[in-house]
Amino acid sequence: MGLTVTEKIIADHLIEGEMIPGSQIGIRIDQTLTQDATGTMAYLEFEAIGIPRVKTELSVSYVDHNLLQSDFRNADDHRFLQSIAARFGIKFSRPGNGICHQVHLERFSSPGKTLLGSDSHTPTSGGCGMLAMGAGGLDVAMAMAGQPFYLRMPKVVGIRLTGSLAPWVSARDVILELLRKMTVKGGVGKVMEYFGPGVGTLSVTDRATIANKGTELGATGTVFPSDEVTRRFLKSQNREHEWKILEADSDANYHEIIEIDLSVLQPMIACPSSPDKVVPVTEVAGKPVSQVIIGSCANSSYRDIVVAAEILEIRDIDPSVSFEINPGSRQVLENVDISGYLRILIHAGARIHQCGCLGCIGMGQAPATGTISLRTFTRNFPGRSGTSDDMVYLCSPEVAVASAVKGAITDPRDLGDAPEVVIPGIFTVNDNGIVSPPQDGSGVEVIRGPNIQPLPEFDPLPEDLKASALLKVEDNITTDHIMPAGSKILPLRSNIPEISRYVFSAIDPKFAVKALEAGSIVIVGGENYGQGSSREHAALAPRYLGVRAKLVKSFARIHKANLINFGIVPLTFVDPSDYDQILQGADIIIPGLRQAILAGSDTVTLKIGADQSIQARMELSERDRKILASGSLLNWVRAKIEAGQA
Ligand code: MIC
Ligand code: SF4
Repeated sequence: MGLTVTEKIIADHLIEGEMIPGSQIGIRIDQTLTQDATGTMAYLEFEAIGIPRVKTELSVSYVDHNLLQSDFRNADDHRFLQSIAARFGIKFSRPGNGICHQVHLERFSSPGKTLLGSDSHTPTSGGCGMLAMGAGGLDVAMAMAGQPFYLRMPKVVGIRLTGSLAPWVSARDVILELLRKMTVKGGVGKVMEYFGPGVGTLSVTDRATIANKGTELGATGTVFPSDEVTRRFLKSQNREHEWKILEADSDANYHEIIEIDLSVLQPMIACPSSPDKVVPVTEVAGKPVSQVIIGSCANSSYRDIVVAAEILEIRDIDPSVSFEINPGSRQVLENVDISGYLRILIHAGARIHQCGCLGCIGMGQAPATGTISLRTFTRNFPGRSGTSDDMVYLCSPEVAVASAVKGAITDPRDLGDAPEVVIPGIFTVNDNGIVSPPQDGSGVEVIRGPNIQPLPEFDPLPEDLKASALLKVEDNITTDHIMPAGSKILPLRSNIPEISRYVFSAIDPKFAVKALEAGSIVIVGGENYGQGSSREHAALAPRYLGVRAKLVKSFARIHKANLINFGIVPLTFVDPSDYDQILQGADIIIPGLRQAILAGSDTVTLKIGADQSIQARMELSERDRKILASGSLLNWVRAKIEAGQA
């Protein structure tokens, strides 16, 4: 039987396991990326593994999240990252050079290769025919050390595109439509693979927008074929030699096929405060907006910014709106300048910011109280913008600019004829923002400021777990709930004792204090627990506070992997209605937990309070079980190295 593109790439990289959906496989990783907010920890972990130089074909360390330097902390982290990159053979993308996913797509994406990144939107490079996936920093550190990346073989969902997009409708609307259909948990355990005649009508950056936002479906990755459009893109980046054709076989077998006729799509918008609360723009048109931002790794490429300039060349921004642009990369900014569009945007009154994540992760750009902010960003989880009662809508650049012009949410089709954006055949390429490591970095001194604290040590799993259900939460809890970000907390990413004080702070500001008093803790949760970011701090910091298990209805993929890496046992209810039986604060005992895990048992009994007991499922591989018993992946790897087995 024929293969899908996803299966072809996996087959080419398979080291362990069989390509049976749901079973564990280990694959070779060709490239890795990190960003600064997860990178400091990832490199401390890489250092702790004890390997002198990365073993990947290419590893890149980006600085794009923590760009505000309101004290020494972020600047210290930048220097640490630059020096440790030189030490271990990693390319370093300097602060201001752009968002990791946009820069990686432009300069390093390569059809048919695998990419693992310590950021959940790493699938962006799937727009260029890669199998690109997000993971926790420790998994990326292991990949840099030449170890396979372990995951469950995904189901491959085929998205068959026909037709072509109507004027004023763009790539963002394709993925918003899919989010409307499938919700934020519809992609868990799946790779979304696009095929069909409509694919050829989408540019690589359009495809990257769709691949990027597949993360909001909970998908493991999104893969586009590599075709003539891909070749032209790589040529425009002066990298045509990287091109190769990559298509699904005509008899490829998709787990499921979803048909989308591009020509019937209309402008869509995600309402507060979840990326899947999607409606046609017409349903919410007329609501006044106070801030409009074009940016983030989903929609900040050349065309996204030029579309805004084209619209604003003959129109004004409404005086009630702060219209802002966060270019995805320095290359985007430079080319928008060369083609004369930057001048138009400046003249129109756009606030042009540096290239990076900025307001997407609450690094500035917080909206005013009680006002609507319209953004081309990835996520609108409550409070993520930095304003606690925020009302953030997510949409295409076309909807964003039309709304900035009218001062209210606007269907761009109301503006008349749509602009035509011409993409340069060859971009001006300038890699000044990327520093290559020396051939031999062994003599490079790694610079550590006081913000870089050593990794905490974790003890092995106890035989019996006696814990308190200190917190019970609902469905769709995000990593932003568990370990918030923003300009105050993000600079603490390399200091676990400090950052752990903010765990669950938006839900219970006293959680950290209570946790340290409680000893061992079990968190109880609902469906899709841990959706969103890849930040391992959402496992690492709770573990530091004493969280030893999480009992939920279902987990998001990356969060579950991070829990295992830091020795937190992921449990799911055998009977989901047992969720209602557990009260917050209950005492929980799991007798023989360690033994049950090591013996390969699929279920375990939890004693709740004095007289209740329930069953929980443990969906764990052999490797997961050994890691959990050791207390963390690092403990396990170190023990293997000491025993001469790794
Ligand atoms: C995000 O968009 O939530 C982030 C910030 O990029 C995270 C990574 C992090 O928390 O550092 C992600 O998506 O993985
Ligand atoms: Fe940065 Fe936002 Fe993309 Fe995360 S989603 S990498 S914060 S731009």
